[in-house]
Amino acid sequence: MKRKRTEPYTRLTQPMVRDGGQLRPASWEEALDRAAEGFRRNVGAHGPDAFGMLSCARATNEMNYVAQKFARVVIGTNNVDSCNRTCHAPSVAGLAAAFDSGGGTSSYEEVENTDVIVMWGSNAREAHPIFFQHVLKGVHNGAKLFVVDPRRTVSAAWGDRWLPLRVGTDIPLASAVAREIIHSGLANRAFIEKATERYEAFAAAVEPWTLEAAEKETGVPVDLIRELAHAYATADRAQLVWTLGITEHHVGTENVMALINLALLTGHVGRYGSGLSPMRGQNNVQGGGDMGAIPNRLPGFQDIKSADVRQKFEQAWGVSIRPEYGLTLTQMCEAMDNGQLKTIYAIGENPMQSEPDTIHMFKRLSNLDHFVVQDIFLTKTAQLADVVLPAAASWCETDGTFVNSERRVQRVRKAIEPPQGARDDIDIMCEIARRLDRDWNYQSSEQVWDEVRSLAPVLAGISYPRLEELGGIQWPCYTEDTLEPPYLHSRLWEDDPDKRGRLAPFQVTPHRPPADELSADFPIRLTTGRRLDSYNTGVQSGGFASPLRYSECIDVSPEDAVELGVEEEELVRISSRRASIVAPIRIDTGLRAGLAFMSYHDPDLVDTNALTIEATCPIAGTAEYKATAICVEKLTLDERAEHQAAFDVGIVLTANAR
Ligand SMILES: Nc1nc2c(c(=O)[nH]1)N[C@H]1C(S)=C(S)[C@@H](COP(=O)(O)OP(=O)(O)OC[C@H]3O[C@@H](n4cnc5c(=O)[nH]c(N)nc54)[C@H](O)[C@@H]3O)O[C@H]1N2
Ligand SMILES: Nc1nc2c(c(=O)[nH]1)N[C@H]1C(S)=C(S)[C@@H](COP(=O)(O)OP(=O)(O)OC[C@H]3O[C@@H](n4cnc5c(=O)[nH]c(N)nc54)[C@H](O)[C@@H]3O)O[C@H]1N2
Ligand SMILES: [Mo]
Repeated sequence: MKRKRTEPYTRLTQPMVRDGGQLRPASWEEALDRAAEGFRRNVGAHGPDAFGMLSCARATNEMNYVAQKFARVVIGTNNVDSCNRTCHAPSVAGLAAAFDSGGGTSSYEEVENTDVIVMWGSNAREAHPIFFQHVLKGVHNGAKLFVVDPRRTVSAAWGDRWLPLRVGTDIPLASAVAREIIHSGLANRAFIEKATERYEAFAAAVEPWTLEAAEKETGVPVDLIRELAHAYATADRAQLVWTLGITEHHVGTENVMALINLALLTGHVGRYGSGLSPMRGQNNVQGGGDMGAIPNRLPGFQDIKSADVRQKFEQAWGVSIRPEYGLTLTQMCEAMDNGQLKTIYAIGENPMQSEPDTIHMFKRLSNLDHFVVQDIFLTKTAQLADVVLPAAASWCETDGTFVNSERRVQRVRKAIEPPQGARDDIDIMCEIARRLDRDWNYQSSEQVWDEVRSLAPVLAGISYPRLEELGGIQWPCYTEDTLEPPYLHSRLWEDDPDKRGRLAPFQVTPHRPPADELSADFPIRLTTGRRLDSYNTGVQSGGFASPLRYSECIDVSPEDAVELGVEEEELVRISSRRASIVAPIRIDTGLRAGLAFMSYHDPDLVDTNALTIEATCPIAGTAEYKATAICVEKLTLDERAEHQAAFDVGIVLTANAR
């Protein structure tokens, strides 16, 4: 019988502190004192910007609100961020540049009631299975589904059309779609004139991307590009859905902008059934950002640069708020490298395994003067900490709210008791705050939420009793007796120019191929992502036997397997310009020659992120996880024998169980 090899992580129930280089058990008093004392020492010696907070996109809004308040009030810095940086920060940046708001514009219901659905760089069947049910309902109701993905994923298998582009060629493809729409006279001239600006510059920039030029660069046949362009432009209603195939590139924000341009060109935004949906990753990564656990916004997506906004929060919180944006997670990494950032408080984040270039990340985290980790498991990140605080706020152990990808605020309720010894995330932060001279005490999650909505106009109308009554409410919701439409930006269609507000600008998005270039030494393009049976760094899903898969593996095309002379399950060496690792082969007919795929769900056994490159999008800070140059080599018999023990329980999965 094959079984999963990785041992499950056990829940943390005992605080720990580092002494003489080793973590040892400690009482809560000692651990909290040590945590607070280290922050006081570092901030005293180097100022508040020597501190960085990582907040948890899996935890509640209430927890995220308190975390960003801790950074801004207790410490006095805007250095607060989360895994949104590794994920959809380009979506937020791109949408905000176009519409002043970073939220997805549509609701799930509209995907069921639309004519064309384009899923661009998104494998929702595996990564967003609930949302994918809405997509399938849309298809059932007659919508045509296009999937744009280098791999023939299970999502692509459901599509009417699959556009198999080369990794990192989304801008040429989107540009050719735009050019074809313009040249066929299908652009929505009335909408462009009424609601947008910079059309001329955009139209000139896409002009070189003929269908033939795009086919050459992207590998997608001319006919398929033309068909997508005509279907999207002539549809009454159309939904553009994207996820990490678009954002996790060093041109992530430009990729997002290239898709937004298509909606502006055709008027597929601001109306029922037409919109732009970046499906967010973690259960509450939307909420984390909405709560201000990002370096440039205060709760309710309010810009820190606005003096009026700051004044409101300063009055409520009784401190002055710095007007400069804080450091993103990416910038915190740079600040650790150059010694400016000395101390980190990481709540429910596992950067040792989720950030690119693990070896570099290890050096950074090991060099911190004071590192506090608050998690529900003893992760690889926690093992590097000076203080480990066992949290008890996982989603079924606490009361609070989450926000999903359609901006819907929903209640979560405590269903089970947390393990003995662990403490609630918010209580832990209040304990540390009290040790740093802030008399913090929250009695309930509702008390926190009421504070949030008193400060964030877009959430003001969403009370706990109203959530109880309605079951979930989308923001914006300004008063307790109103609801807004399920989609955003209907103002763009207003005839009255005053009500229409700011025009939505087209953006020029030049093509820049992936940073990690293919070469004779590194001839294969590795893209990384998700599999249905596991979750992110595997901490929360790792220990559970999956009927689908037994360890991490590298998926290669049948052609490459022949070329390499390797068989299914055979161990191979995979090298990038940063590291070499060993993993078993899996042959995937959904891949073309020269393209490989891995997930990063099993880093104890196969550390995928040792391979990935730190090249990041300069606008949003997101790393290019989707494009690494690698080579794959057969192992010698001796090497195979040496590594086989680690993989002795095999890997293979059932057919189609990608
Ligand atoms: N089962 C499961 N579900 C999850 C997660 C999980 O770990 N496991 N994680 C959650 C999180 S945090 C997130 S952010 C979401 C992510 O959800 P998705 O973004 O859907 O997942 P990924 O597999 O990372 O990437 C999506 C697709 O991008 C494609 N791709 C790669 N390179 C390119 C490119 O250059 N262009 C285009 N167009 N496509 C490309 C890949 O082939 C892949 O199929 O999933 C969430 N849901
Ligand atoms: N190669 C590669 N790397 C990637 C990606 C990729 O596509 N390819 N995707 C990136 C993306 S999109 C993301 S979102 C990141 C994810 O990166 P991370 O957020 O670092 O990874 P997770 O595994 O989601 O880790 C979450 C941690 O939160 C803890 N936790 C869960 N609930 C709670 C709680 O209520 N309280 C507390 N205190 N802790 C809690 C868990 O125990 C776990 O240790 O990975 C990124 N890394
Ligand atoms: Mo994510």
